[in-house]
Amino acid sequence: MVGNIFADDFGSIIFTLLVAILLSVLIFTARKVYKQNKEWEEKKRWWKEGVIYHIYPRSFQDSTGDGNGDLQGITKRLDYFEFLGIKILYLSPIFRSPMVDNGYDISDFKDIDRMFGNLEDFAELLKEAHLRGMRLILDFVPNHTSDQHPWFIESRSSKVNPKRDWYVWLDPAVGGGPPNNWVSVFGGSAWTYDAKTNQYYLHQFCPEQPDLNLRNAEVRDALNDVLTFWLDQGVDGFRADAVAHLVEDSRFQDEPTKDGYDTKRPRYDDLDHVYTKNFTANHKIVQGWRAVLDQYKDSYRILIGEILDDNFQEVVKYYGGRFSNEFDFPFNFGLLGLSQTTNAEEVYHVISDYLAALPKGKWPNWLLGNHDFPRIGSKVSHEYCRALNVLLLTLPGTAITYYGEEIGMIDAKVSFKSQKDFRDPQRSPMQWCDKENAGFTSAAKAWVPVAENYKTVNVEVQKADPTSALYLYKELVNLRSTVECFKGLSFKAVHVDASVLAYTRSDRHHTFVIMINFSKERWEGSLNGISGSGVVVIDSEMKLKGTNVLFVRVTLNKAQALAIKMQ
Ligand SMILES: [Ca+2]
Ligand SMILES: [Ca+2]
Repeated sequence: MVGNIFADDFGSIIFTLLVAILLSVLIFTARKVYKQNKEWEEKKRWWKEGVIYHIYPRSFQDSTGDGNGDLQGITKRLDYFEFLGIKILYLSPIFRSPMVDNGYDISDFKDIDRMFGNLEDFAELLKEAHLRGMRLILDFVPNHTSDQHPWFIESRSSKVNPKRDWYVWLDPAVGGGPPNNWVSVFGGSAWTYDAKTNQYYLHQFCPEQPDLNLRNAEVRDALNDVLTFWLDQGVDGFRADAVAHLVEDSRFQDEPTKDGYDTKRPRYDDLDHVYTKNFTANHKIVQGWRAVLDQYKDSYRILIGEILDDNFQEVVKYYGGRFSNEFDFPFNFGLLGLSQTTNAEEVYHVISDYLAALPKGKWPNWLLGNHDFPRIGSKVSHEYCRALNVLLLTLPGTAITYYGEEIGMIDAKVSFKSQKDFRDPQRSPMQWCDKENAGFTSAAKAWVPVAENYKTVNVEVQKADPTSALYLYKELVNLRSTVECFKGLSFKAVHVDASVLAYTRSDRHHTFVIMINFSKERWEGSLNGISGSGVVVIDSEMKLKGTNVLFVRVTLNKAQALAIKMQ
């Protein structure tokens, strides 16, 4: 009996020991995973708290005197970003390109276009940026190549070429003509006939930009290899282009037409793009890129997506799910819709609709302009540039500034006749000083004209004026990086009417109230949802800093914005 009792005890001791060991292992593993996740999240702070400055390289600074901006020019201007407190730069495409679509038609993904310099110039820029604690994000164009890319030259050479399937080739329709009714984003058929092999190739953009066949695993591998090439050099991430257009219907069915569709001159918006946009398969591809980036553990590499779609529910799907990471964020283009007639209520709805659609646990972002749309100062009116920067830089999430917005640049006047591209006006040279060509180039002519207002709207003049838009911007960047309230995601509207939008940003200890007068008149009134008083920390007019404001009696000039620290 005693022996049995002993055996039972021994058994239960072993059992208890095993359970204890198992529990310890589980707790240890859970702690380790928790710690790793926390460290990984911590590594994301640089882009969550920072401001991303979008450079259009051809227009930023010419260092060679040919009228085109270049990489050495950007390197020479890095001090400017130190002055502003900007730590993240994003460059539009700098790769080898025949420039049919301003560098979005790439003929070599792994080389720099001679217009911008060479790989050594790029290494120098990256090194100098990193030395200053800055990050560099590149463009990634996965949907198409140039028709001059060796892959396409091979692909079009014969039907049996190993790279034939790297692009999308189809026989003419029965009776001739393009295989189906698909229309390119730029208008006209999305198919171009190639006489040599008597087939059509697909291009969702220009005919010179044949679509890659992303259903082909070799193509996906080749694109991953492009990412690896730049990541190995130390690039801090990518902005992926035209992501909605990656994969198309494999049965190539005609898309439904809308009213006004004209078979002779089909326009992109006259079709319902059920077979060429936002295919589920796109998400797996993005997850694949994310996995490539996540192999780099030294620092977090960011992945941003460009998905141009009016349906915001489609856009936010590209964040991925809880367990399938895709983009750190797809660009939020909501504020691009602002115009002269937009009132404060409408601005509020753009913001609140976006925040409501944002999936749980994902990070928001905001921008006022980019290289494809008229500048915000031209759309809304130059007078509101300062207030809009207050809005941009005090909303919760990452802010993205298109070059020149910090000084209030507006579109250049480029006559229709001399336009090489309808987007030339918003791509005009950076305005550095009041000298010829605004200090952008020593050439007689810049590649696109400088905006007329460069004598007064430029960096040098504004650097000499402590009340300038430039100093306001610098103060806002500083506010974001030093005050906890602006680092998190708190946001609460406390007053919305047709003229004024006011909201709070808080942490556990402090609250800031931001109020902006979007109307065309001076506004006097009481903020609805908040009482008490505060001290002005930011005034878009750079006059009221340090003064006291009672929320029951607020006065805002036309286009004035204030950030007030509550007492
Ligand atoms: Ca140049
Ligand atoms: Ca495609």
